[in-house]
Amino acid sequence: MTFSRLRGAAARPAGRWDAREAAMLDQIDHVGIACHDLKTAVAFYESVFDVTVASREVHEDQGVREAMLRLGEGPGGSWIQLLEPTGPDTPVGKFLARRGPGIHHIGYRVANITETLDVIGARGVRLLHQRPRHGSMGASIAFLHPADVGGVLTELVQPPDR
Ligand code: CMX
Ligand code: CO
Repeated sequence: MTFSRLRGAAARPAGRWDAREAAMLDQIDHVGIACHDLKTAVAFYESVFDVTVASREVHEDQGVREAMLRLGEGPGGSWIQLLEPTGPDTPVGKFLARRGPGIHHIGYRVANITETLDVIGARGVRLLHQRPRHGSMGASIAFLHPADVGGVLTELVQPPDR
């Protein structure tokens, strides 16, 4: 299955460029930021950027405690995902030990994560998750290997309302 068939891009009126229909990735859903201490990181973002926490969750399977800070309103909004590891032998724990605090991954919103994974996998990018998992705030998520994406750990996110 080609991607244009997935999104119906072939049905676009000739000559009209609609990036939302044409691209596989709808928009940046969130930026994941690794920190040693979630409480301190949240206090920093709240006091410096006037953002507020919309959701706090623990995902034992991903080894993280997280706080989601909302940017913008409505369906076009995005998130800062502050991530504290639940232990040293977790993706974020190992990242902190290696590189210290900072940007850990980018999450891109997609319309259909299962089909998007199939297409990206067929294009030779290693999928860290073959099938979607439960992510933040009810989303379905899956990760692509950073070594196959120019050093960027990449997360696909399908929001729960899609
Ligand atoms: N960004 C870019 N490169 C990364 C990386 C990251 N976040 N994390 C690790 N790497 C690189 C390392 O630099 C290293 O590269 P080199 O071999 O060139 O030195 C390589 O990956 C292996 O590093 P590692 O510390 O041995 O880490 P692992 O192989 O054990 O795991 C990864 C790396 C990406 C497979 C693992 O972190 C993973 O599966 N991540 C996906 C899940 C995840 O990150 N969950 C937390 C967030 C949850 C959420 O957003 O909801
Ligand atoms: Co994320």
